[in-house]
Amino acid sequence: MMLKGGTMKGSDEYSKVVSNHYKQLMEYCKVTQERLDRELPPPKEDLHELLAERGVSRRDFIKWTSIMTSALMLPPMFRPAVAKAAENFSRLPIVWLHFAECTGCSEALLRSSYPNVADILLETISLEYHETIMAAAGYQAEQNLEKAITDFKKKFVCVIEGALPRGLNGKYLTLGPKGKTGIQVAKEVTHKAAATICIGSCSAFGNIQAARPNPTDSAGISKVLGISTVNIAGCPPNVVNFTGTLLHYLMFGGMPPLDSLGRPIWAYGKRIHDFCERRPHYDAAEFVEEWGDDGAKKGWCLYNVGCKGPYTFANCSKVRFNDGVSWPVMAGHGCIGCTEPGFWDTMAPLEKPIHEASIGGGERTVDNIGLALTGITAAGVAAHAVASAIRHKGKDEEANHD
Ligand code: FSX
Ligand code: SF4
Ligand code: F3S
Repeated sequence: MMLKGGTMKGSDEYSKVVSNHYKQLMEYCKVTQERLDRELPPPKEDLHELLAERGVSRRDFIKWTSIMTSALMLPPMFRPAVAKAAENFSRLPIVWLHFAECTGCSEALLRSSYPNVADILLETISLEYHETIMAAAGYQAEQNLEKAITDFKKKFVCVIEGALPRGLNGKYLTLGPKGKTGIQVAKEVTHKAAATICIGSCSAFGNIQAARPNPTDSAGISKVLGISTVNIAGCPPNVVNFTGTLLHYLMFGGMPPLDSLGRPIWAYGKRIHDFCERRPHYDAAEFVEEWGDDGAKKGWCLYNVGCKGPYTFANCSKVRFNDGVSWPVMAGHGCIGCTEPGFWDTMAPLEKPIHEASIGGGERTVDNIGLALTGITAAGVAAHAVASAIRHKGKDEEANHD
């Protein structure tokens, strides 16, 4: 009886503490959103008009805000605040830099074959500077960058794709008509940014550029510049993790809590293995032993053909890709650990279990495994990103003519 009474009382008190905590957080969110409403530049897009134009209903939008609220690990009372943050998405100035990488991150974020809320939201993003999709080149591009970081000093978010080569005094990567090194550009821009988000494992941790033998001595932004960055790891990263982080910024005026590797905990706090749909087969010791065998046809666990899900922290198994359609393990290949630092070296060979691999003769354990990402690549410029850039450009020109 004592236990029952004590437990109930404890649980009531716990509920009260939690409820007060969320009320305070909600109040903080309200004040922050009012401040941002005053401080941010005027909107470039009306999200609701754009959603209607693309045939996305109000109901779909509400459903999406509920999904994002729960992905951000917030209770349903925050749904209207998520909606408000989405409406303000086009007001947050972004300067997007590219260094040593494949541009797959931009591709993953900006390309879509059908409209959904996240894709349409990304169309509204206010890209003050983005080398892949902007029309300007050479001196004009450099002037655009200079103008953006001056006009929006300490107000813009710097998004970086790609690692920085340090070899030859940074000269493995030079940019623009003055031949500045990537390191110089990164220093100049991040210094004036309100925050820096590294999108993809290249800018976060160096990734393929930094894989052994790393001839250009590449590394991630935080390591090269000695600054704190928010690391949206993955090769490429999940669009949900990028949009969710910006929504958080537009709700609370700062970046979300991060793990020791700079990754938002809401997105990278759990292992792939913990939410994998093949997990019951792992627990039952039902493993695919060879590509195309009976186990593969039955959807068994991919551990023996190299799945690194047990060592990889990310939400792929929960949120999946392409609007929740699929993810690597669902498609039939094991996770290669693309959200973990150094995965090309530490998780290799990618199609063998970790205990079969050896580095320097020793066996691998969770402790000496790094971090990484998958090789989902694509080429070309995202059609709707271009459409969006053109629309922004058109609007800017209209505004200039006013
Ligand atoms: Fe790296 Fe992104 Fe992989 Fe590629 O730009 S995270 S190589 S998908 O494109 O940086
Ligand atoms: Fe874990 Fe990979 Fe097996 Fe899924 S397929 S249960 S992530 S080892
Ligand atoms: Fe996700 Fe990368 Fe693994 S996309 S499933 S962490 S390989």
